[in-house]
Amino acid sequence: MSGNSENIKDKIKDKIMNGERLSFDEGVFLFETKDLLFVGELADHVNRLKNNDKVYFNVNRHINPTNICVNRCKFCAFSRDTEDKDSYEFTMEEMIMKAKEAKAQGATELHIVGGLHPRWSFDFYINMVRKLKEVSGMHIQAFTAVEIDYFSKISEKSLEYVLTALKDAGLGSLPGGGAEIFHPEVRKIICPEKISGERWLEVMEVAHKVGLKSNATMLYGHIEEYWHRVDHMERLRRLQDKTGGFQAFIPLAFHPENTKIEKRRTTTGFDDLKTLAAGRLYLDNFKHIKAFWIMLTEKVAQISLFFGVNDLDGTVVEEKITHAAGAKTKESLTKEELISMIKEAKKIPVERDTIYNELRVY
Ligand code: V47
Ligand code: SF4
Repeated sequence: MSGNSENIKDKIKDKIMNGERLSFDEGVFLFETKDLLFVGELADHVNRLKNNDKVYFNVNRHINPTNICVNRCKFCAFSRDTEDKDSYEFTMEEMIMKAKEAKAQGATELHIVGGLHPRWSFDFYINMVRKLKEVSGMHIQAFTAVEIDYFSKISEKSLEYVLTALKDAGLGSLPGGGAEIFHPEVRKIICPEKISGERWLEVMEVAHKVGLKSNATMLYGHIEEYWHRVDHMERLRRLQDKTGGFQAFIPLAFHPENTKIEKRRTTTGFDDLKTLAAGRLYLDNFKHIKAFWIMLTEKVAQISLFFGVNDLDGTVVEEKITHAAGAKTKESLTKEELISMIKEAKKIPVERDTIYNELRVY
């Protein structure tokens, strides 16, 4: 390790211990250093200050209403064209059945994201939210910023109108998908049809303004360089300073199978842990760093609890997006499995609702 690198490490450590904000270059250093445990230890320190030994989890169910999508992002193995023989659309009855099933299994949240359907109207989506809320009473966390922008296009209404109408119908919050990597240099290669990073942030700003909380994701491990990840987090940090509306940051590990991205390798455990820890350190204004075990594996997700992570998502039940791209993980975990995963790491499992009210400490 060079003397220069030791100096940067000392500087970063001092800043973290004094609660000071890391610079862009320091953010890049967190990814470039081989010293995973240095980054992890600092992230663990910050996490303990914010969350002690508590690890949140939620009992949720994912529903992906359709895989038909007009965007066809290059990294997405889930989406289809209408005429593809394995395209699907759930009927309202099918979705209602899934919601009732989830309710009966003790779920508190429906997590709904899907393709940009060429024929479904905005009214259809409003109706979907209203019905699912009515029959289940659960928190509806639905539609990425990409879908919200699409609704605004097809309804020819403003973002504010669309978000307020969905909220009135029963929408509780927005998930963090569709963010990918904000920088246009990467976006134009991996998802040329998708809204820009700026637009994604604009949708979130309006959502926060109308009183909807949201999450933020970052898709990593494809063609991006480390500085693109830091640029991504920098933009999130700035918006969070302005609105305070983000609840959790969720790095999503790219899965390459059946996608049009050349890279054939999945991310390494080393990169997964470092990315989660860097998120904890760089995003000093986020309270929750979430591990989505479906993409990370149960083992990496458990270890990540010592690398800045304080939140495990979730019971999930049915997962199509990552499994279409070759994920070998299960599609669901029981609440008991999540609890023992956390307890075996000598942490305190706390069941939460979507907006982080504590429902039960185990
Ligand atoms: O937006 C698509 C990503 C996202 C692949 O907010 C892929 O709590 C890896 O956003 N490999 C959807 N990722 C999932 C998502 C999410 C998941 C869990 C929790 C939350 C939350 C949000 O999945 C998409 C896209 O970024 N994705 N294809 C792939 N091949
Ligand atoms: Fe469509 Fe989302 Fe897949 Fe892109 S990532 S093709 S927007 S479903």
